[in-house]
Amino acid sequence: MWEKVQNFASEFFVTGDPLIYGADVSIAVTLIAVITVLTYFKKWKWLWSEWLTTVDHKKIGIMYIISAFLMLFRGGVDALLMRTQLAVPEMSFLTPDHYNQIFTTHGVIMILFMAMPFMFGLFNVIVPLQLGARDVAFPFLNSLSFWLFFSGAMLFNISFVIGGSPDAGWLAYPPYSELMYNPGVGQDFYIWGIQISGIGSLMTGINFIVTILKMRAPGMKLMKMPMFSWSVLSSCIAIIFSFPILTATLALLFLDRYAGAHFFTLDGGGNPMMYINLIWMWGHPEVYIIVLPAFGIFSEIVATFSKKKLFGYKSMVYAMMIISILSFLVWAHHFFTMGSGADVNAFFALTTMLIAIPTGVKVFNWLFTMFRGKITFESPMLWTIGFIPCFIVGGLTGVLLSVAPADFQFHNSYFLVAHFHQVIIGGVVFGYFAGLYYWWPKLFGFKLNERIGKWAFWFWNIGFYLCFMPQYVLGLMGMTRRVVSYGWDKGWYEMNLVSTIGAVLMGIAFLFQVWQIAHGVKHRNANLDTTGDPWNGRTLEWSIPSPAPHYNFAVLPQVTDQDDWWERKLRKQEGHATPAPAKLEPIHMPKNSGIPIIMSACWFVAGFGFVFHWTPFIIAGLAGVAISMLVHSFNYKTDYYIPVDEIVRTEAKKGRVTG
Ligand code: HEM
Ligand SMILES: [Cu+2]
Repeated sequence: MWEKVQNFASEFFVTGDPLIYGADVSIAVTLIAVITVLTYFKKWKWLWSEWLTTVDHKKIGIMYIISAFLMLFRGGVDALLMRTQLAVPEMSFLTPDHYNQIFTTHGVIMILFMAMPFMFGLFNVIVPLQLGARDVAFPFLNSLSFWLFFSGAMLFNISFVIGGSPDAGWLAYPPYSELMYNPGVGQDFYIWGIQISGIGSLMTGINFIVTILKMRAPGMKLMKMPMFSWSVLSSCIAIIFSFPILTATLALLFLDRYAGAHFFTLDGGGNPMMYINLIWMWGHPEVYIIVLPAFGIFSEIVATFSKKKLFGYKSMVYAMMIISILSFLVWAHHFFTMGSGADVNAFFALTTMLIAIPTGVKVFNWLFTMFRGKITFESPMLWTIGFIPCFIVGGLTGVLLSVAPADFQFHNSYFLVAHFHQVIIGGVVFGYFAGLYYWWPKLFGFKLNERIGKWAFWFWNIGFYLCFMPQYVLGLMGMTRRVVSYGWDKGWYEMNLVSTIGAVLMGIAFLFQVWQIAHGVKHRNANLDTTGDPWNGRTLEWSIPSPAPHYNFAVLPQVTDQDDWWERKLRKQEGHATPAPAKLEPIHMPKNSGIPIIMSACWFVAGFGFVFHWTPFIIAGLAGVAISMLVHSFNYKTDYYIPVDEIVRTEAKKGRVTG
C-alpha cells in the first residue's frame, strides 16, 4: 500500500530537481503567508464581497493587471534561467529536457497569461470610462471571463510542480505534441489551460465589441470615439474571428491525445501540417490582437503630452481596421520553409509586406502629432518615445523575414527570436507599461514616483538592446532557436554573454517597477490626484474624479466633439458658460455574483480530470458548471438602483458638487 502511495506521489509530483523543490517550498510559504494574513486581519469577507465576486469593470481590470504582473515575474524567471544556461558555451545548468520545458512555458505564459490579461485589464479599466458608460455591456460575463482566464492560467502553472510541464514549444506542433512522442501530462495541461482561458478571451472580445457599439455616451459618434477605444474594437474583432480557430484546433489535438483520433498524426490519414496552418490562423492574428491596443495607447499619450490633436485621426482608424483584417491573410509566413511552393509563398510574402503600409502610416501620424507640440516627458511619454525607434527596427526586420527566399536563412534562427521580442517587448510590453503609467492615477487615485520610474525605463531599454541586438547577429552566424547549448568552436561566446547581461538588466528594471509601486502605495497620501485630470487629458476618463466612483459618471456626459473633455476645458477657458449639470437620477447597476468564480473553479476541476484521465473529476467539474449555469439562469435579482442621495454623498466626498 505504502509503495503504491509512493509510486503515485513520485509520478504525480514533479521530483528530482532542486529548482523545483525550491519552488515547491516558496509556493507553500507564500500560500500559508497569504492565508495567515487574511485570517489575522479578518479580510476574507472583504476579499469575497469586494473583489472575488465583483462585477465592477474597474476592479476586474485591476485583478487582470495584478495577475499579469505575477505572470510577468514567472515568465521573466523562465527567461533568466534560459539566458543563464546560454551565457557561456557548454554550460550544464539546465538539462535539455528542462530547457525545452522552460522555453515552452515562457512563451505560453508571456503571450497568453501575461500579455493577454494585461491587455484585458487595460480594456476593462479604461474603455467604459472613455466611452462615458457605467460598465461594460455584460458585467456578469465580464467577471466570468476573468475567472476563466484565471483558472486556465492556474491550471497551466501547476504543471510545473504537479505532473510535469509541456515541452513542445509555445504552439505545440505535432507530431511532437502527440501522445506517441509526448506521453506525459504536460501537453494536456497546455491544452486545458489554454482552452479554459481561451473561452474567457472570446467572451471578452464579444463583450467589448457590444460595449463599444452600444454603450457610448449620447452624442459620441463612432468617428468621435477616442483612439484607444478604436484600437480595442479592432483587436476584439480579430479576437472573435480567431479564438474559435484556436479552440477548435486544440479540441482536435485533445481528441488525438485523449481518444486516439488521427487528425494530426502521421499515420491513420492525419497531417501535422494541418495543425500548423490552423494554429497560425489564430497565432498571427493573436500578435496583432495584442499590439493594436498598444497602438491605441500610444496614440492617446502622444496627443496628451504634445498638447495637440492626434494627427490623422481618420487614417489611424482605417489603418487599424485594415491591419485587423490583413492579419488574417498572412499566417503562412511562419512556415515558408515547409514546402508550400513558390506561388503560395509569394502570396503570403506580399500580404505580409502590405501590412507594413498601414503600420508605417501610424508611425508618421505619431511623429506629426509630436511635430511642433509642447512636449513634456513624464513616464507615459518616455515609454512612447522609447517605443518608436524600437518598433521601427522590429518592424523592418519583420519585412526582411517576409521575403520568402531569404527566410530560408532566417527561419528558426536567433534572428527570428530577436525580431519577435523586439516587436513584442518594444511594442506590446512598452505599450502596456505606457498605458499603466498613464492611467495609474485614474485607477488608484495617486501618482507614482517619476524618478524610480525613469530608472525602470532606462534599465528596460538598455537591457533590451543589449539582450536582443546581439541575437540578430547570432542568428546570421547560424545559431538556431531552442538550442540548449553550443560549442566553444562556434564563435558565439561574446554575443551570448552580452545578451545575458541585457536580460539581467531587464530583470533589475522589473524590480525597480515593483519598488516604484510599493513606494507609491506607501506614500500615496502625499501624491493624491485630487484633480482627476493629472496630465491635462483630452478624453472623458479625465472628466471624473480619481479613482472613479463605482458608477463612473453621476450624470452621463453629452458628447459634442472628438477629444470632448479637452474641448470642454477650452470652452470654459474662453469664458463660455458651462451648461448646468443635468438632474441626478437613480443609477441602474449590476449586482455582484459568486457564480463566475465558482463556475470557473468547476472548470478547473474538470480540466484537471481531463489532464489526468480521472473521470470522476471530469463528471463532478462539468456537473458543477451546468449547475452554476442553471442557478444563474433562474436568478432574477441581478441588478439594483443607487438612490440619488447616495450619489450626492459620494460625489461630495470626491470633491464634486452635483446638483
Ligand atoms: C523580458 C525579457 C525576455 C527575455 C530575456 C526573453 C528570453 C527568451 C529566450 C531565451 C527564449 C528562448 C529562445 C530559444 O531558446 O529559442 C525566448 C522565447 C520566447 N519568448 Fe521570450 N524573453 C523575454 C520576454 C518575452 C515576452 C515579453 C514575450 C511575449 C509577450 C516573450 C515571448 C516568447 C516566445 C513566444 C518565445 C518562443 C518560445 C518557443 O520557442 O516556443 N518573451 N524568450
Ligand atoms: Cu505572423
